[in-house]
Amino acid sequence: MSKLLNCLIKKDNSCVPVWFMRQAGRYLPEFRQIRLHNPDFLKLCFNSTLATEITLQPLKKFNLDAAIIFSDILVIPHALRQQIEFREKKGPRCPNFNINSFLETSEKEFLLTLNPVYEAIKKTKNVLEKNKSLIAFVGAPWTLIIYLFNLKTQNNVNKKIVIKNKVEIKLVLKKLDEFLKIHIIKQKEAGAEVIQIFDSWAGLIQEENLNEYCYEPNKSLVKFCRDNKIPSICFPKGLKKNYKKFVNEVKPDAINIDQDIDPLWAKDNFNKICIQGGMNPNLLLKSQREILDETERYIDIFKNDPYIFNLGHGILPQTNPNVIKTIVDKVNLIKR
Ligand code: 1CP
Repeated sequence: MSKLLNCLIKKDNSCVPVWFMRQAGRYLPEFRQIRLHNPDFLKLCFNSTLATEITLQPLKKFNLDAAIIFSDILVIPHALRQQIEFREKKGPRCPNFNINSFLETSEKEFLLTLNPVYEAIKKTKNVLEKNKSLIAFVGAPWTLIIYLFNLKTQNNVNKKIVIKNKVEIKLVLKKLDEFLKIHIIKQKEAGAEVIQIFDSWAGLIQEENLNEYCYEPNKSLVKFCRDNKIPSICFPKGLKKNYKKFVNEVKPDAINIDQDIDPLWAKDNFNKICIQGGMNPNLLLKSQREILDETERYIDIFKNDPYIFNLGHGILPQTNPNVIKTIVDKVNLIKR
């Protein structure tokens, strides 16, 4: 069994598997080279040969324990007939959300659009070393809703969002629950061994809506994964103290903590669940000494617990790739 699965399933704490969110991405010159010739981001996601190549790029450079398939959480709204724009620096958005076409999309049409993702998973799995795991992912319903309804603007980055169209959102949540499960099972059948559920904007949900928009939708996906024997990792970014409630309610196999979570508090409060990540991605822009000290700090705190090394969010584009090597080598030196 791979190190990652050992940690996730058997709660083995004898070694620390390591991988990074956004390990296949803009900090790598070889990714930027491919991107230069492929200006249409979604087209690139659906090019299974290039998606496989990008997925494997970081594994060629660093001794990582897992590959995460190169795709995006927004392939789902796209496959549900919505136009998605990927704008340089401003992030993605859905300019004309049409609820009727969204709800009308059939499973057959949805899978036809997403087939290249499954092809990329198959191709990657075929060449990935046996001791490395292949991670696939979905965006949690709330985080997809943020993009569908353009709820995130430049001025509300940290403000809780007041929901006005509750009836519409209920319908969208139901459709997403159903179709995210289809995407999960197809990714598993293609060869993915672990599913990470990204709820990157969970921190924008009002306290009184957390149950409806965060805990329940994540719980439904985690239960589906468990029923289908796929380990799940949840990342409800920005939940602060409610991370504890999330863990107790949703019960994923592992929880990715963000940089606002004190790792000591997590260790004492998330009783025996596997913990992933935590280190601030901004720290990777600091000196080698600071980077190594912080890497050691996380490993030391979790030395008696099942822990997967990762960050509190994705690798920043301005990160020097050598820093990733420094961290990976350090993790592997301390705990192998
Ligand atoms: O070159 C480019 O400009 C494209 C940048 C890029 C990349 C490399 C985007 C646009 N998506 C991706 C790939 C991607 N997205 C992966 C690949 C695997 C890997 O991790 O290496 C994954 C897992 C995602 C997931 C994703 N997309 C999330 C969840 C994780 C997170 O970072 O919070 C989210 C929120 C998105 C939306 C998205 N897609 C792209 C960007 C720039 C964003 C975020 C923008 C925003 O802040 O709103």
